[in-house]
Amino acid sequence: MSQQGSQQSQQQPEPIYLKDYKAPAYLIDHTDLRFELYEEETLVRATLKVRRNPARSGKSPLELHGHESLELCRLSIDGEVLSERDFSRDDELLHIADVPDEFVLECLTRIHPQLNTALEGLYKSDGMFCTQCEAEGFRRITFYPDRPDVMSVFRTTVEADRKLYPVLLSNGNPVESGSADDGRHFVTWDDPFPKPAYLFALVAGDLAVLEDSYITASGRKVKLQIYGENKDLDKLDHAMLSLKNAMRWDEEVYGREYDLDIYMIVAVDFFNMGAMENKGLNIFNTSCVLASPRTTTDAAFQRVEGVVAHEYFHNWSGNRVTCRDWFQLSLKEGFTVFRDSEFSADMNSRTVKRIEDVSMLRTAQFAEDAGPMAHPVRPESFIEISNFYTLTIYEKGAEVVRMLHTLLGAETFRKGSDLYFERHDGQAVTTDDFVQAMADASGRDFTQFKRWYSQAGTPRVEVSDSWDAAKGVYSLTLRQSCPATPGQTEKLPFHMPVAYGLVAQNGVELEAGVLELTDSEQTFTFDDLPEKPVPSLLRGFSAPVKLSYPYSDEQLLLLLKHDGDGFNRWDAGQRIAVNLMQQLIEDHLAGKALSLPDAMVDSWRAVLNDESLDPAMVAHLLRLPSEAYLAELAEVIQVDAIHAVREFLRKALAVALQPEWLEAYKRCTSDEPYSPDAESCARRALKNLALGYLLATDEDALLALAEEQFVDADNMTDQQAALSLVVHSGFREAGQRLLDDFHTRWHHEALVMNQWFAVQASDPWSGALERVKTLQEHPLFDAKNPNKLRSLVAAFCAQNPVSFHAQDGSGYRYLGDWIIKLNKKNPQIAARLLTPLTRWKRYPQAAQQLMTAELERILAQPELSKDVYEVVSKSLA
Ligand code: 0A1
Ligand code: ZN
Repeated sequence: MSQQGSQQSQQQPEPIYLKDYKAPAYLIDHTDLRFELYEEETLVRATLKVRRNPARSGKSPLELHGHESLELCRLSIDGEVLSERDFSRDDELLHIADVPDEFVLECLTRIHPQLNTALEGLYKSDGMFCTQCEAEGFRRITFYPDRPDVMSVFRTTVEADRKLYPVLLSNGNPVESGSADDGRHFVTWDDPFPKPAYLFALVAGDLAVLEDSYITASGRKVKLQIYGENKDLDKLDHAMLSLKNAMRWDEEVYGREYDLDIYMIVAVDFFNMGAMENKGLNIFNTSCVLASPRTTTDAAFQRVEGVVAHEYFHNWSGNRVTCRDWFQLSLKEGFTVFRDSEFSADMNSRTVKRIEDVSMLRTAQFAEDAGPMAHPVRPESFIEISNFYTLTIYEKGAEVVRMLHTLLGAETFRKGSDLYFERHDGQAVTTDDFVQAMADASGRDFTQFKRWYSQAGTPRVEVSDSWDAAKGVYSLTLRQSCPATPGQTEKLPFHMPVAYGLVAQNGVELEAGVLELTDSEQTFTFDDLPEKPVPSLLRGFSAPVKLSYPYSDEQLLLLLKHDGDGFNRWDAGQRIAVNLMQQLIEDHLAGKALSLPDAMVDSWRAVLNDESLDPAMVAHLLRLPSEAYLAELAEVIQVDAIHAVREFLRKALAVALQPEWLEAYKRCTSDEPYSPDAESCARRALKNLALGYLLATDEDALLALAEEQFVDADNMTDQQAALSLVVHSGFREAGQRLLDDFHTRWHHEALVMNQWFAVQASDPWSGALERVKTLQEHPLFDAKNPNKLRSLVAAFCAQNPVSFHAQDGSGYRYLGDWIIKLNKKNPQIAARLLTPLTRWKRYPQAAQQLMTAELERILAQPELSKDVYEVVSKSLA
């Protein structure tokens, strides 16, 4: 058969739809699992107490999910072994046609975790056994109704060799342990809280542990344990502190207490995502839990704090109250991201946290919402749920919850969340149930608001104003629209809070509040004003929209100086820079010479010299909008022009303000020992921003300053900043010198070496692809480890636009080759890496052709995983 023929006969995966949701036919009251872990295989004995769901009428067959890799050894019902005639099996399901209304099902399954490279289900990470069951990994462990609305009480026994695997963990509380034959031992765990299978976890390994305890608000003592490799024991303190802070915060802000006697976190090096909230036994990517001043940057310290809190908060928003089906994923993720971002805001600087979150939303989530994979916060269909762990579900979902918080105010929002938890504790529910709790607690009608869950795309809000000087009446007219997205051409108006302030020429705030926009066009008037104000709109980014108002540069400068809202001060600066850069991009494309306006230099000088400002704020104000953000805003993305213009401006600002940068650098240099607190991070942020500008002057003396910082640094933030700034600068030889030095110092630290790979992969200077290909041969690179793939392949394709979009198409082909290689080995990672190729419609014609050709080549491969098939086929549709 020809290649083409085999393609056609290959069955394409079918989507599943929210509208087809049906309650489960059978419920599992109790799940007893027994794992026998061996070097070649693992035996899983499952005993399930099954009962017909009284909510479903009629008799249905029992359907259990089971991945094709499961080897079914024995199946019995109430002790009677079933023969092959009693059941049937396809790629995904095991059907048993005739079962009693209530029965005990026993199932013996053989699996091979050692061969599991997909890192879903039970697998091995650096010699230790661990699991990842969300969303549909449990079906790779045993036959089970692997859907979140089947909640069961679990009892789990893990048996393994005592020497190789002295630590045996699962969910809940340990209730029994002992010896078994042949130097083996076992531990039994009991989890009294009913949970879906996706929250199941197991760990077996030779692990070190950091232990502490926490007294809950009601006085219960909880044992806290963080497990990792022995060599990493000194890198667990920050996670422990973050955990205790998160536990206290959730009591204080949401009235939520922890419920089990023990809370465990395990660090593993092979992990597809950041971390996982399994009940009582979180499993973390090492990159989201390990932290020490010498090896970890400030950003990573903050990430650890945020992710530890996120997984902890899931214990209520996700575990105690879970999702009815995977279309409701944002029910737990949007709410939990909102909770963790508020926690981080309280622990650090609120304005800085908001700036960081919005920057990410506006670049990456807006791009997703404008691309072929755009989907509503509550999707209507999917082929592979793993593809829907997206910025839309997480970050936009969090923005939707934030809007409810803004509309209701903190106190009423808390009443709503109390009602939600009380009403739905122990249940699997929907985003409608969440909004209903907020509506019932407040007496408000959120029918229209719910469009945020069902309509995809980033809304546009156009604002115009008028001023009646005689009456002192100012009016703002807001018009909203939303672009078409796949499967949704017409959009209805959203209900959105638009926080605003009206600022007088002298900087005084005349009025502030929140407008509620509900119609496609609405006018708001403000009386008794002494002068025509400058409107500060969408304060704190109160809705995830693109808002435009024809600001003059003078108005933006006024807001930059005086806006009472820190976020909007920053945003005013961004708008000034974006306007200028868009003009320069046009000039560059027209072959005109570029120039830096004096006004920009003056306003930057004023910010830089203003010692009353928070240095973190200064660092954000003086960081030029990223290439990715400019790309997102562009009609047609001109990669080289964007890069050239940003580099031109960086250099021009570096030269024009050189003495000021040096002064700021010195002012922010401190002899204090390292601390990851917000104030110290802020100082380092500004210091390293200044260093970047200083290096951009290309002066040798300033290179010496960077090299000195690299050598003298007592912390990774300063050392890594110096490394990446020099490597990405024009000082090529020095860059190589520092890379070699860094390698010598850190080759034994996996996470630090990930930075070493990433710095090189994102180096925009020519020859990057060749360097990346050479690095693939480096002994520390491991294509089975997602962190390594992210550091090298993803960093090159997503953070090195100039090289990835090389005109000969070499970057696209490179990514295509990786996708084909990883398609079967690790489908989740393959599908995620694909993202940059999916955005082909935004680029000029020639690039479009090369990018689609690459997607076509991938689509023509035999045996595409569902993950890759869904992303590629939707991108080409
Ligand atoms: N629920 C986790 C994220 C997560 C999702 C899927 C995973 O494997 C496919 C792993 C982790 C969280 O939100 O942190
Ligand atoms: Zn989460």
